[in-house]
Amino acid sequence: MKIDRRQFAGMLSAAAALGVAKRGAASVSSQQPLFVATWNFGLPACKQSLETLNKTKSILDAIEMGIRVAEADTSVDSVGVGGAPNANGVVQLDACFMDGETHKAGSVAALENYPHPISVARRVMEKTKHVLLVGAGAADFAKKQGFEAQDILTSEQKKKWEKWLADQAKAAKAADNVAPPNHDTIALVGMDATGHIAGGCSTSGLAYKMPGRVGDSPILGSGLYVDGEIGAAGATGIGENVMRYCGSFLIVEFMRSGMEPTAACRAAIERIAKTEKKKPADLHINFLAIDKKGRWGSAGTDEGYEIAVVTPESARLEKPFLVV
Ligand code: SD4
Repeated sequence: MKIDRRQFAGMLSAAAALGVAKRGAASVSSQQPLFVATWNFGLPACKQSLETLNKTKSILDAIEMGIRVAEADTSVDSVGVGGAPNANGVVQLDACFMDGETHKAGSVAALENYPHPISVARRVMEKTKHVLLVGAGAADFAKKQGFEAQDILTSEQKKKWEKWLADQAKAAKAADNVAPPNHDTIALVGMDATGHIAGGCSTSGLAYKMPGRVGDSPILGSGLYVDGEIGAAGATGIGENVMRYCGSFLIVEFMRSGMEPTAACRAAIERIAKTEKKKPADLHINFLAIDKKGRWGSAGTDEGYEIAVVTPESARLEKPFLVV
């Protein structure tokens, strides 16, 4: 059997996943903190999470402060400030936050003018009886909570959007389709040394999306899910292909049935691809997961997908299992 580069990369990460599975033998009390996030910009985010955990001893602070790093970084063109706008040139941000211990959660969707939707999502969890606030109501809540509004469309993103508009017009004349640009969400999950698990997710969503369109990221069970008894999972990619399957919930349930994190992420993608009758590579869906035993794993359909893994001993990027 001939093995191509993609399959080989997948085999390597599966082997790595087996290696890290040994961590699962540790008891909860002897576990080390662990933070895992999507994409390479997840690395500074996870490092911040560990630093915050060391300082405040709060896994919730750690998740929030880690994600805020990606939201504040204008070079990350799909999260927070510097995020891509919708088709009307307006940046609408989505985020969610979940605490595995209390099973409480908060989300915001289509939030305009607030650079840190993850913090607003955490406030929804902590200060309201609700889970999800959207649009003008979410912005109103953010204002009342004392968050400062600001223009979050950078001039660079504005230029790109104007070019996209012009390309659209040209393509319409040529009866052609313009492929949407890349899009990357931060999903960051973590566990402290006591086994307390939490997670968050933040995104500007698909670039040039239909105004009002909301993807998987702020939808609990789709872009993120945390169950304090089992583990946590998060997603990045085309939200529509995740949210119709409750992707993150599915992964946590696969782990509940005994799968280790990489196998659970892989099984979710295979389930979705089978039902969709599509090649995984055409789905553009990527996942990560951690379990209560301190194991982590990931699988995705995009070759460029990577995850950041930070423990007190190491901080590095890993290649997920590539599902082809
Ligand atoms: C969405 N899942 O809005 C988000 C976009 C994205 O990596 O992840 N990208 O569909």
